[in-house]
Amino acid sequence: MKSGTVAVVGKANAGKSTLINVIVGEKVAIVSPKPQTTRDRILGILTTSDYQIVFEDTPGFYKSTTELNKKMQKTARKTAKDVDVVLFVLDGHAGVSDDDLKLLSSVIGEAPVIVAMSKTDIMPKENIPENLVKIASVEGVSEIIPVSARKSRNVKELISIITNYLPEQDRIFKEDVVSDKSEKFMVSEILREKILLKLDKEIPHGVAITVNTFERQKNGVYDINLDIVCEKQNHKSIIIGKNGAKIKEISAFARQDMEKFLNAKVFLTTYVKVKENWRDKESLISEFGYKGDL
Ligand SMILES: Nc1nc2c(ncn2[C@@H]2O[C@H](COP(=O)(O)OP(=O)(O)OP(=O)(O)O)[C@@H](O)[C@H]2O)c(=O)[nH]1
Ligand SMILES: [Mg+2]
Repeated sequence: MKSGTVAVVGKANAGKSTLINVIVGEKVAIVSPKPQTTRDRILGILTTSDYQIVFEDTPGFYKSTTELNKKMQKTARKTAKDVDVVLFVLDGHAGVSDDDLKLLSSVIGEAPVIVAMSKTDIMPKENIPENLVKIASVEGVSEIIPVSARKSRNVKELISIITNYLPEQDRIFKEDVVSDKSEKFMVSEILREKILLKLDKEIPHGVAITVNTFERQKNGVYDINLDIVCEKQNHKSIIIGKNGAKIKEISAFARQDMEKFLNAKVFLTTYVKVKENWRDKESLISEFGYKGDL
């Protein structure tokens, strides 16, 4: 059978995680309209009787000077080096800039590079060809395909193109494995996703989640206790909100998704803590699980 690894790279917010979730058919990575949603390499695995594709989701490329961001960029660069195929996702709706083309050139290496121009559902049809021509001007690109993850347009075609570039070999993972991440990790990510969706700009970027308790009780209910670590005292007040309204709203929203994900009732408690400028402190970045060296 055909089997291999695919690094999914591109600018932050391009639609990498959304595309992987659609391809794999399950939510393996959180998604939000804010850049830098994905912080870690996350595997999403698609297995059929003919092939297994191991997608490696990565943090998007983004200009920021924090130590955390540097680690995230390192994770993406390293992931792109040691795979069978690189899938470069480019947001067609945002247009193809010189910066995009430069970034694309920088990932051309030994592995074939397939470009998926995403979000075609929200871009004028007549703009598609000129964007494709721009992308084709980059030397070393093996394939280009316009896709829409949201409308599942050209997703099957993309899978078939990727499969062509994979080696003949046995499966890497067992056939029923969809991700490499634990339920505990996903639960903390679900809370981070809701914070990304419900709070503005800088606050979610400075938030890390730590898991204090993740236990299934005898009655089947999950007892989950999470810390929301933020960077500043005034961020803490915003996250909590007036009379605790914001944190209540976020937690209720997160709990619903956790229950769906775990297929069980969840008893969720959350606390907000402050660790000043943790994104620039090596030891705290590691403590929160962002290693940057794969
Ligand atoms: N209309 C439309 N929106 C999309 C599509 N794919 C992704 N999006 C939206 O684009 C935003 C970013 O999607 P993500 O999947 O989080 O992007 P990402 O590339 O993983 O971003 P980072 O993890 O920050 O690097 C979200 O609001 C998605 O809903 C698409 O095909 N069509
Ligand atoms: Mg992502």
